[in-house]
Amino acid sequence: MDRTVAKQIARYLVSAEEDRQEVSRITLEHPELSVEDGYQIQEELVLIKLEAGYEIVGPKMGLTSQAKMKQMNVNEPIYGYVFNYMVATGQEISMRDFIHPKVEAEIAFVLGKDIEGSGVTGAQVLAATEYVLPALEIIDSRYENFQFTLPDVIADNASSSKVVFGTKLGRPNDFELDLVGVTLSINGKIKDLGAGAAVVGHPAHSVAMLANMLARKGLKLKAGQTILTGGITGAVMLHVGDAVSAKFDGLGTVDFRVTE
Ligand code: 0L1
Ligand code: MG
Repeated sequence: MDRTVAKQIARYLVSAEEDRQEVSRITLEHPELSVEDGYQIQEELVLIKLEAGYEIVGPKMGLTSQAKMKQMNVNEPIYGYVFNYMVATGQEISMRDFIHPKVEAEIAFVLGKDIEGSGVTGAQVLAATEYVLPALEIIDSRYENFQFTLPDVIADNASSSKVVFGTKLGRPNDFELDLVGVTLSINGKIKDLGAGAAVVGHPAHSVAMLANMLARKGLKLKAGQTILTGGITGAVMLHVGDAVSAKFDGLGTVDFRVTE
């Protein structure tokens, strides 16, 4: 698509994020947008953030569960980027920073080596991974009522908004990551639960798929990046006063509280 239009749409989405203001989905005005167009807009959005001085923590995978893929009628996940300003620094997040946030429990991979090229396997990913750690991702679609089509959500950086990382680092080969069980509780009540296998069969497979998707664009995963692999649990709506806690077998707990 025309680069000027892609930039203009990217600015529209960045403003919605900055103003915490939900906006109409872009495919209402541009019904012709394809998945490729969505990624072109996302690339412009990434450039805007890099020009603003923010740094990429790592790419992330979204729509990795069968349920989300079925809902969006796709057979491949999508990716977006987590930036440094999105990483929570304490155990409180303020509702003022969001439009209509939801939380999901994920396993993150910290890479010790670059992963490049097509045909990457889960085994290669595990060999290149320094640590795995538990995380709570807060997604916050910029679109009204969290309603979007695939090009919309790709352009909107896969709804990325914030991440609370756990503090316990694990060596990837010390776990059967597909069997790691997770519970997500709010105010002491379990809201959802799952196992690592909910993420395209295995979280390492998610990273391999990401490497292969990036390779199609001549990009690679880089040593030092922290990658969110996708939701093990469903995404649960957050409200002021919520005390959120996720327990990961062998990887500890991640907690935060939602303030006004
Ligand atoms: O991280 C995710 O799985 C989000 C992907 C985008 C879809 C959504 O906002 O639910
Ligand atoms: Mg996610």
